[in-house]
Amino acid sequence: MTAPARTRSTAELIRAEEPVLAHNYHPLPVVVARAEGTWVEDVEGRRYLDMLAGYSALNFGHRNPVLIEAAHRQLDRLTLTSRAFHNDQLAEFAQSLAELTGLDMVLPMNTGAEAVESAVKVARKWAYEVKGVPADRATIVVAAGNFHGRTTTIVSFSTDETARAGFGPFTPGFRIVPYNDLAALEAAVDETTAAVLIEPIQGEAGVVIPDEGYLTGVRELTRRAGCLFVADEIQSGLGRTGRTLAVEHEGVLPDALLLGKALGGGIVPVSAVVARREVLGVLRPGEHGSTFGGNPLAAAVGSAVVGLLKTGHFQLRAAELGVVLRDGLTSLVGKGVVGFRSRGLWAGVDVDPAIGTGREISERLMAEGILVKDTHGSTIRLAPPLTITEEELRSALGALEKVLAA
Ligand code: IF1
Repeated sequence: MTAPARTRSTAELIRAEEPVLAHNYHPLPVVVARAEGTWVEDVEGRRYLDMLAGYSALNFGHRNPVLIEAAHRQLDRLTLTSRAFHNDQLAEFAQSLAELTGLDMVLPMNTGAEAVESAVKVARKWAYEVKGVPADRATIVVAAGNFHGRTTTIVSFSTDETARAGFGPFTPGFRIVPYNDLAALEAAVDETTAAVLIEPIQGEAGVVIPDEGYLTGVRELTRRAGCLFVADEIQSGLGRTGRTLAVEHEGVLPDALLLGKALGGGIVPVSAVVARREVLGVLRPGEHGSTFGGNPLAAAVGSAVVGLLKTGHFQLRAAELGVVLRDGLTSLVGKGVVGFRSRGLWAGVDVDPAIGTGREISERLMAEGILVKDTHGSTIRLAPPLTITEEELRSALGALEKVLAA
């Protein structure tokens, strides 16, 4: 007889997972039981500052009261109809999201990977029906170092062997060019190209920020070539970089935007393809969909998220505290930090490998009450909720300084 879950210890709960839970992760040895705002609490009552925020799915903090209220209100009315029927939440969600992004139409899905997969299908259909690419000849150009999700088609164009090995055969029709290289991109785009699909800032690659002008170049190049510019803002979007969308830093509007993570407020999976009418207009009934895409609970939470973003408050916070983050990391260069990249409240920090791997640094930070996640090698990412206070941010930077000096 096992003890009821509520009284189990960290060790017991981790041990209980082992024989029954697929081992596709190597989590830090912390078992979270509750959370609020920027803080999480483990089963033993220890509190940690969450500097990962669900990889930018918790931009508005854990259990943001406005979003939780919207979810509760909808839970008490209607949670799912399937798209066989209309529901009274979806029009407002689609309208408000289109208005927020400056594009025309919305395809509501659930996970980020689904939004990416949907964009691949729609871009190909657009290439055949609008651009006139011969059937089954469409190509999509992506960047090396990309991370767009874990489905078979998406890992088909990954350059990360760990994400690909053992999952073939792969989906054809993708060309890979170096990120932040307009000449290479120009050379890869031809009359078969349906789209260029890139992250405005590469997240998993370690918060890799392209040169000023790159996004503008992609926009101009795709317009000249008559193909689509699809920006994956699933991680970079929705306030994280100090703007609603990362592409705004160059004043660029893609033909299609992919959104996810924080769009569901850290409560329900909500993702979307938001695009020009000419692009999403290629879809006709029965050609695409999903059981939960556009469900009333997701739409109600998504609308509340858009409402929070329309205030501009979170974007301003990320921009203002982003200066504190950047200055704090700058002061650590040469003291264990060998380099970093940051925009708004998002940073990839390269730690001196002699001090430890990203995982080891993450474990030492955990002992200091700070939760982060390493990306590759000795790079850790910092992406706190945008609700973090300056004091909390400074304490996280202090803990990093202490761990690096130890
Ligand atoms: C995990 C990484 C980050 C994304 C971009 C699409 C997706 C993601 C730019 C797919 C998802 C998540 C996946 C998550 C960890 C996290 C991640 F480490 F895996 F690579 F953030 F960098 N486009 N990123 O970042 O969205 O299907 O996951 O909803 O544990 O795999 P999803």
